[in-house]
Amino acid sequence: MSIPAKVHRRGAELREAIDRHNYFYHVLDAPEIPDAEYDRLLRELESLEQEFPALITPDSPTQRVGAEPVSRFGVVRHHLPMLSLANAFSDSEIVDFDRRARTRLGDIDEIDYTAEPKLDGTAISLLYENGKLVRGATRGNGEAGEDVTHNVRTIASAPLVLRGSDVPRRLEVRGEVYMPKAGFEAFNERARQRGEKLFVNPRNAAAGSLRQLDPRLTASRPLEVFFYGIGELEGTAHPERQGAVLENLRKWGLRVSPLMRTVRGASGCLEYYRDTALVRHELPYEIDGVVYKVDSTEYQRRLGQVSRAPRWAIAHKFPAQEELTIVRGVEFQVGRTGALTPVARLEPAFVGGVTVSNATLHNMDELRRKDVRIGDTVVIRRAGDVIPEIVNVLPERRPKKTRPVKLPSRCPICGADVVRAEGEAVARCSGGLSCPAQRKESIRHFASRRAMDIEGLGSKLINQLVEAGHVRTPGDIYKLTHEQLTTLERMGEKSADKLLAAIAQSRKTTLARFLYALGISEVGESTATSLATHFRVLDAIMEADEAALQAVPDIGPVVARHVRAFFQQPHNQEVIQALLAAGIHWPTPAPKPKGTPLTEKTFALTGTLESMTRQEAKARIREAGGRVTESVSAKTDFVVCGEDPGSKRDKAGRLGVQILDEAALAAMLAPQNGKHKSA
Ligand code: D41
Repeated sequence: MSIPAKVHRRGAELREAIDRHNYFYHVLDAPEIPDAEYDRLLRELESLEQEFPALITPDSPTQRVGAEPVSRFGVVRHHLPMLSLANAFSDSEIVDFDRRARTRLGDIDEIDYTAEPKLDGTAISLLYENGKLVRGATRGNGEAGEDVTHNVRTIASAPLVLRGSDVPRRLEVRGEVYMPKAGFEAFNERARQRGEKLFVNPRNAAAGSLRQLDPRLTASRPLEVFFYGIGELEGTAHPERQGAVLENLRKWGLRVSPLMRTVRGASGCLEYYRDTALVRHELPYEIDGVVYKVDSTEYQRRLGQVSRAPRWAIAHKFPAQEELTIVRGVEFQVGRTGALTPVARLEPAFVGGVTVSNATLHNMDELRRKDVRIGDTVVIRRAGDVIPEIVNVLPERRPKKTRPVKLPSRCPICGADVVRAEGEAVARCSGGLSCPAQRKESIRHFASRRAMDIEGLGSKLINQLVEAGHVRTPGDIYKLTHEQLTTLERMGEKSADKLLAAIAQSRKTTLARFLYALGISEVGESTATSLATHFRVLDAIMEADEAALQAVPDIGPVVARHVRAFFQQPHNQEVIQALLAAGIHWPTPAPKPKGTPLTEKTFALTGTLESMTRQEAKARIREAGGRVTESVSAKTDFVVCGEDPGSKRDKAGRLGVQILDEAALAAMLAPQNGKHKSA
């Protein structure tokens, strides 16, 4: 059969594109396109080749699996190949997978599976001889990988020596090396400040870090590892269940996911999938799905493998979090402090399980760095509840004659001059509260749940109230009348009554909430709480100079300057007087408890707690006189570890900071220990 010229061209195009993306991904650790797009290209080529077999060339990317190891490192041949995992994207594919396995095993009723998160990192093989780590290798193409022993040795959670007296003579373990989300953010932030290359996601950061030529560089990257299986094993019997394999690994001191469970049948798998999807974004690391493995190793042996994937395991993937789309326009939004945020209007794309049509570009520096232009094809990412963002532009798909996006010289809302302070990334509208956008945003913040908590006073209503001229400053909220409200669109008698009741109720508040509600730059909830506990009365805060403010724990010169500047502004003083005159009040905070076990102690929290949320834990520690920080340093007194702790625990270990479990924290917080003596 002759191949139509069009098909021939497309085939060549696809081969070239796939080869190039393979190179970006495997050699440079900097993919340009999302995995979903790569998979589409590969599938398109596969189906073309299926229809026109003459199109297949020996060097077609469909004819090999994975990338060849790059020769910078020694090559390691895997004695047992490192298999790949088949993927499933829907419940029905899992039901089919389970049914096929049961049929193959002779129509058995039910199969037990181990289920575990699928870490989004890079696969690794570690070889232990007589309990000593002798070699680490990447997966490579499954048959041979790269020798990265020198780098693996720098990963704290990869033990150099196995624990226990019954360690096998020879053990080859397999696992996934990953970079926790927080470590990835911090790493990229530092790279950005130094003008160095950023990694597009934690997976490439992990793969790239593992393949550094200088192990000191790898050591400086926050890498961690979870182990999920064994390859070679000598000197110990191979357990009969996958679950037991993992227990052995744990016993030998190898880190196994605490989220691993044994489940029954396809329904057990699907339940695990849904449970994991719910907690996914609270985990300190990225996962892109879950993996099910037939628990019985006897069954595994009988099921065998097809091409390079076992028939006894499957990855059930979450919806892709990255997709390609086109930028239709860039607009500027004005926030509470006047900051102009560039927002890209996008061709709607389905990503992370929802349709996305806007993505933030954060600020002008970010816009410049990514050089996003109208008409560009871009990779967008939506992870959990975070605002969708543009990851990168595909330069080869840029249309001709595009121009960089310019910062407007006037505020798009009020027309006031836009100013950008020297060295600052943020450009601001100079209109202050005469700018309707700033008014709306500052009122929205004032009424929000964690501030004055006025239920029912949301963005839409605030827009109407500001536009109707009923509300200019927060104090005006307390002067709203039933009549003013009922003349608004979609506002009935009942809703108006309800809103007025909510407004009335918000008069009784706390000093910390009130301070936070004022929307002082750099004063978040935690700083507001520190200010309230330290000064106890509003007047003292309003009068405090920068030195007095800096005496508050966690307040540095920058925050002190912002607080001082805020209270010195006559306009802000008027707003506060109006609010107090409207009847806003709060109990004077109790003096800071002295002499509890927590007094003057600094805590950091990591992992998921069982009996309380992290917010609650923080609040209770503060109430009891302790301090809470977001990061661990040598000044930290305690790190509280919940389920699945992040890198903070490892850091605590390195710094010798005392680690508390949830029970120990609860004991410290228990009333009989907290002698609440007044000062
Ligand atoms: O967390 C993972 N990324 C993960 C990867 C996992 N939990 N289990 C895995 N199990 C396997 C088999 C069943 C083939 C031993 C895997 C992988 N493989 C895997 N990782 C990279 C390629 C294959």
